[in-house]
Parts: sequence; structure tokens; C-alpha cells
Amino acid sequence: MSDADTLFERIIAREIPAEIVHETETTLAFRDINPQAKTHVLVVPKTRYRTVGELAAADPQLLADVLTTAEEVARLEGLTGSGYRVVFNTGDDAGQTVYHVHAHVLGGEQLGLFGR
Ligand code: IU
Repeated sequence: MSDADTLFERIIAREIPAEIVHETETTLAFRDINPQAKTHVLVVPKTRYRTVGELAAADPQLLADVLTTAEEVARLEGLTGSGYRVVFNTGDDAGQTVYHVHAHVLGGEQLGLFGR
């Protein structure tokens, strides 16, 4: 797993653009540049941890903040009635490409059981 800085720190710092959907003191939600569903938003903690496991161990309140923001994104995007999925990919086999932990919020259409 990479320790290098990721583009998400630069999005959080507003150094590169992203379509921001919601922001809290501790989290940022923005649209995925390569959407895998009609609605596809990423939620990141502003403090960097590489994986959800590292975040859970180090700062459970911040993980709760990420999940609360994911729920708020679902509400703002009109997904709470029809349903949505929250996914954390961890490691290479799961296809994690950015090692700044992020929740994918996916919905707006019928989703396959697994995969993206
Ligand atoms: P993954 O779980 O690490 O594979 O998810 C990374 C996601 O970040 C992936 O869906 C990319 O399309 C998305 N993404 C982005 O939205 N903006 C970026 O600048 C970069 C990746 I780099």
C-alpha cells in the first residue's frame, strides 16, 4: 500500500477542482470523476488515513463522521427512499487505487449485488 500523498489531499485543500456535494468540519463529499452508478459520490475525512481499518483503529469518531456524511449525501441526492450502497475498498484485490480512505456512496439506479 502506498504512503505517497494522494490527489484527495489536494481536493480537500481546494488546490484542484472537484464537484463538492457537502462539507462538514471533518469531512468532504465530492462527485467521483468516473462514476460507476447514476449517483456516485466519495466521502473523505479531512485527516488522511490510508484505509478504513486504520481510520477505525485510530479515530472511531471520525469514521462515524464519514458515515454520517454519507447518509447526509444520500439524503441530499434523494436516495434514502430508493436505497443506496456505501463501500470502502481496502487494498489491491478490492481495487483500492487512492490511499486516502474514502466511502463510495452509490445509487440512483438498481445496483448489481457485488462489483461496481
Ligand atoms: P478506489 O476505491 O480507491 O478504487 O476509488 C478511487 C475513486 O476515486 C475512483 O472511483 C476514481 O474514479 C475516483 N477519483 C476521483 O473521483 N477523483 C480523482 O481525482 C481521483 C480518483 I485520482
